[in-house]
Amino acid sequence: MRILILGGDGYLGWPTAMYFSKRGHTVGVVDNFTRRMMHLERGSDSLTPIRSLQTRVEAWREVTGCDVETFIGDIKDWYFISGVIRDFQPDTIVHYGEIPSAPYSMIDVHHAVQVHENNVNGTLNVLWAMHEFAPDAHLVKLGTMGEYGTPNVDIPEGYFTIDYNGRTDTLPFPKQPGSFYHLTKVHDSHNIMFACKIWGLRATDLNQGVVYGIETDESNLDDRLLTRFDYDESFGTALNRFCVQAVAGIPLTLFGRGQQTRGYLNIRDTLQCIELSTLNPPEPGKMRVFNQWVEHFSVMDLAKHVKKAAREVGIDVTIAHYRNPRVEAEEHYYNPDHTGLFDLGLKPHYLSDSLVESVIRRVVQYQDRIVKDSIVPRIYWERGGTDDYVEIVEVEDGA
Ligand code: NAD
Ligand code: USQ
Repeated sequence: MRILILGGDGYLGWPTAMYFSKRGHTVGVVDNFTRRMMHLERGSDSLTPIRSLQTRVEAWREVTGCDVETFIGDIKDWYFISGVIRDFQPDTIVHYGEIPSAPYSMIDVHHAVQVHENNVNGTLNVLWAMHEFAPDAHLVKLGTMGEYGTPNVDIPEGYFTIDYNGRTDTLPFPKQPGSFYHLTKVHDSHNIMFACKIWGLRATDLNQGVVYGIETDESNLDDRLLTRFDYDESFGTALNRFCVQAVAGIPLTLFGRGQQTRGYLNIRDTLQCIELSTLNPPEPGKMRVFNQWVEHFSVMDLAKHVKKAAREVGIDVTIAHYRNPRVEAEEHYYNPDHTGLFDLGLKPHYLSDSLVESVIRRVVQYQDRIVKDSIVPRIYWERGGTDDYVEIVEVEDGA
C-alpha cells in the first residue's frame, strides 16, 4: 500500500514509518518539525538523542535497504499539503501531525490558539485535500481517549444508542474533554464525521490512550533510529515521566490524589493498532471509531510499578502527591469499551515489571541528558500562565 504518515518525525510517527516500510509498503512522511521547535521554546529536549529526519532516513536505508520519502512542510499550508496528497496518491493517510500536549495548550491564550489553529485547521486541510485529490484514501486519524473525559457511566466506542422521549437513535457519545488540546481532537472528530457524511470519505478515528515505551523492533536495529522520548512537563506522559524521575532522584510527581485512571498502551501496540486499522478500512461514508488502549491504571498504580522496577535496578524511589496543576476528577468511574481493535486481531503487550525495568535501563543510559528543571509541574489550569510555586502535599512510603 501507499501510506502517507503526517507527523512522521514524531514519537509515534517515526516508528510507524519504519514499521510499514519494513513490511514492504511505500511510505512517505510529512513533518515541519513543530515538535522540535516547541522543545527549543520550552527549554526541554528528548531524553533520547534523536537524529535529524534526513539522518534517520539515510540510516534506515543503510540498515534495511528500504526507502522512506520525506515531505517537509506545514499541514496548515493548503498548497503544501494538498500538493503532497495529490502527488503521493496515498491509499492510507495516518494522521499524527498535531500538537499533542494538554499542558502546552493551557499555558496562555497564545498557546491555546496555536494548538487550535495547528490541529483543527491542519485536519480541515487534510479532509479537503482528500475530497479533491484522493477521495478513495482512508484517513487513520489519531484522536484521544481524553475526548470523552471521565463520565460516571460506561464509555462506548464512539457511538451509543439512546432512547429519549419515546424515540431511539444511534448518536456520537457526548464529549467532556479536559484541556484545550483535548478539545481540538473533539473538533477534529466532528469535522471528520461531517466530511465522511457529505463527501463519502472513509475514516477511522482512533481514540488513543496514553502511550509508554521507547523501543520497537525497528528502532532497536540501530541507535540512529531511536524515537524521541519526552519527560518534561509539557510533552512527557505519565509513565515515561515517572521512569525519568526515578533515575533523576525526583519524587514521582503524582498530581493530587493519584487515583486518576486512564487507558494505556505500549508503543508497540500503537503500531499494531495502526496496521490493523490500515489493513481493514471501513466502508466509505461513515467515520469508524475505535478506543485504542490495552489496560487501564491509576497514576498511583503506575508509580508503584516504577518504584518496584527501579528497586531491581538498585534505585530507591519516593512517591509524592503534588498540588494538582490540572482541573480534573482525581477519583472517578472509568470503564471505556475497547473491543474493536481486539476483534481485528490486536495481540497486546501488557505492562510488566520487566518492561518498566527495560525503560529505566534506557533512561540510565541517557541520564546525563536529563533537564531536571523541566520536570516539576508549573502550568496551572485555573489561572493560566506558569507558576514557580511547586507544592508537594504529601510524601508516601509507596509500594
Ligand atoms: P509528536 O509531537 O511526537 O508527533 C507529532 C508530529 O507532528 C511532530 O513531529 C510534529 O512536528 C508534527 N506536526 C505537528 N503539527 C504539524 C504541522 N502543522 N505540519 C507538519 N507537521 C506537524 O506526538 P506523538 O506523541 O507522536 O503523538 C502523535 C499523535 O497521537 C498526536 O496527534 C497525539 O495527539 C496523538 N496521541 C498521542 C498519545 C501519546 O501518548 N503519545 C496518546 C494519544 C493520542
Ligand atoms: N499525571 C500525573 N503526574 C504527571 C503527569 C500526569 O499525575 O507527572 C496525571 C495527569 O494529571 C492525568 C494523567 O496522569 O490525570 C495522564 O496525564 P498524561 O500527561 O500522561 O497524559 P495526557 O495529558 O492525558 O495526554 C497524553 C498525551 C496526549 C493524549 C493523551 C491520551 O500527551 O497526546 O491525547 O495522553 S488520554 O490521556 O487518554 O487523553
